[in-house]
Amino acid sequence: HGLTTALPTALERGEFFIEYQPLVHLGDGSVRGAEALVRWLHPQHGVLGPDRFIPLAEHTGLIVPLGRWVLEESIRQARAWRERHGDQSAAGPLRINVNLSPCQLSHPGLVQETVDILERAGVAPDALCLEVTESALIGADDDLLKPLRRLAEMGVDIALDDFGTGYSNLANLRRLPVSILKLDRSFTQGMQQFPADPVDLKIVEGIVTLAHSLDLAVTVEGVETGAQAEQLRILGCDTAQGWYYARPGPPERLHDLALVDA
Ligand code: G
Ligand code: G
Ligand code: MN
Ligand code: NA
Repeated sequence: HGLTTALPTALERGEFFIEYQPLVHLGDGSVRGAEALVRWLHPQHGVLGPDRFIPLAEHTGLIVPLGRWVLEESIRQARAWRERHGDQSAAGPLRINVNLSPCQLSHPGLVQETVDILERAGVAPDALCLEVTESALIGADDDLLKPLRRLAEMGVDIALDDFGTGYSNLANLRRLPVSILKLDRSFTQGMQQFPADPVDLKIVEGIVTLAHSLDLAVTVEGVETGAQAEQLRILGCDTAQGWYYARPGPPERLHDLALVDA
């Protein structure tokens, strides 16, 4: 595969870049953070989304150095962001969310490399949230959870991404060192019409109740309309992300968004 063989040189040549999508508090509309989403500016094919190359990078192992680069670059951005606005938004610390592949999770250097990156940048661990998919943690044994636990103890937030699409036992949540559930976009889609799909309403209501009783915050993805945002707010979801607020964009845009903090 042509893209696969081009991946290592792409990293060396700096062809990857990151877009940031804001995370907004549903209660007051303030920006609380942003998710880092990697893209590849391919010399022939133009901008490629992560779905085109992350699976290839996972397959070849390049995801480890690529993921390290994403982490380093996002933390550098978090530092710039905090320098500009202070460590705190009106309501809490500004955070950068970074996606972690299962391969990175089982890579033995993860904890130390993360610590080093944060220290080199002079950024506190509470500026970072690592997103791990629910499916990556299904049936995870203690060896896989140990690095996440250590990061969580340091103050790094761990979010369970694409929540509700896997088949994890809900009781299993207690075992995981996560503090945030990111509800999969499919639930948000059920809120498109008004009134929303009654089954989706019940499911989201149940997830939010369970999450809050376990001290987990709920983030919703894929919010495209004000009606969806309002339904999800009423259901008790905490934070939202989606085109309604902003598409993923360059870091400069993030600076401007943070300025409109409530
Ligand atoms: O941005 P969308 O932009 O198309 O992202 C699609 C998927 O790619 C998301 O599910 C996201 O989790 C994943 N993704 C984006 N950036 C990264 C990254 O830096 N590392 C990993 N492992 N996945 C990423
Ligand atoms: O990590 P993950 O799957 O959750 O990454 C988020 C993905 O969702 C990215 O591909 C991003 O571009 C996409 N996305 C973000 N906001 C919206 C939205 O409002 N609607 C849709 N359909 N996709 C979105
Ligand atoms: Mn994600
Ligand atoms: Na997701």
